[in-house]
Amino acid sequence: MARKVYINGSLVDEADAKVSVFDHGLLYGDGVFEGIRVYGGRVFLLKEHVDRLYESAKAIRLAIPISSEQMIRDVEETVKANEIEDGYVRLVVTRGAGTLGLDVRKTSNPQVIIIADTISLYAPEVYEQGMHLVTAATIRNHPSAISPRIKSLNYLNNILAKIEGTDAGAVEALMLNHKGEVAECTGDNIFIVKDRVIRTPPPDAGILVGITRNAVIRLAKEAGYPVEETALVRHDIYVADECFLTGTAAEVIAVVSLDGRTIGDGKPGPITRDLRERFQQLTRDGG
Ligand code: PXG
Repeated sequence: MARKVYINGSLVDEADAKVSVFDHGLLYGDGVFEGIRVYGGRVFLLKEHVDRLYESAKAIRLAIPISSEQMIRDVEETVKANEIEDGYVRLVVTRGAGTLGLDVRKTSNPQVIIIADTISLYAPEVYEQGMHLVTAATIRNHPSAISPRIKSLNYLNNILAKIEGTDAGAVEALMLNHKGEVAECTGDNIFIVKDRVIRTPPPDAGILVGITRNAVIRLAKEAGYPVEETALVRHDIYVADECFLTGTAAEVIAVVSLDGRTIGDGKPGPITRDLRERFQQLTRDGG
């Protein structure tokens, strides 16, 4: 079945879903996006993702031409039209076509795009054995330059960090902030467990405040684990009992080494496994 892509209110064949080469999304990375999972035909934590999309857009002074309620309905319709049971939704809003200059007053028609597709996941072995991480030399965006809380179409620093990871044979890479503290990975948030206390960097460490991160913090608190949002340095990860990542694609995944230092006993830890199970239950319950 040919994919149907939503663009500006219409569902069209994939081949007809086109944007202008003058779109500022292409020319300048001027736009925002979201990546969302579909489990059992239901779009997981859709309101949270749509809220973050509108917040990202507000921060870059981009007025999304439809209401968030309409956006939610349109995402659900696109998922249905493509008969996606378990998959992935990419939501993109660009500034629209303009001139070959930065002035946004010369742009018009922000493009609203919804793609519903299948998803490629990490191999099952990575979940069973845990992943090995390296620290990238490329740091996360300086919060005074562009807030890392904005999920913008500018992902170059994360892409460069991901290339560093790939070069080193790692599927994810750790990114530090401008102070040298642990921020997050290129597409995942990071947590450690030390003496049964769960720790993760706070929003002001320069992270994208992940929807999965927030769901896992809630699940951990409900399960009675103490959770602290606190600044971390790499040493905290080296000497942690457990480490794991959270993200829309990865869900909850164990990290078993960083920069060649084995974390804990080098296997996915019990609290990580417990939280992964609780998260998977949440995906089955529909959020
Ligand atoms: N940090 C960054 C920098 C991200 O881009 C996360 C954390 C996790 O956030 P959520 O809300 O997903 O729990 C992300 C999310 C993909 C893909 O297709 C995922 C993300 C970005 C780009 C692509 O898997 N990231």
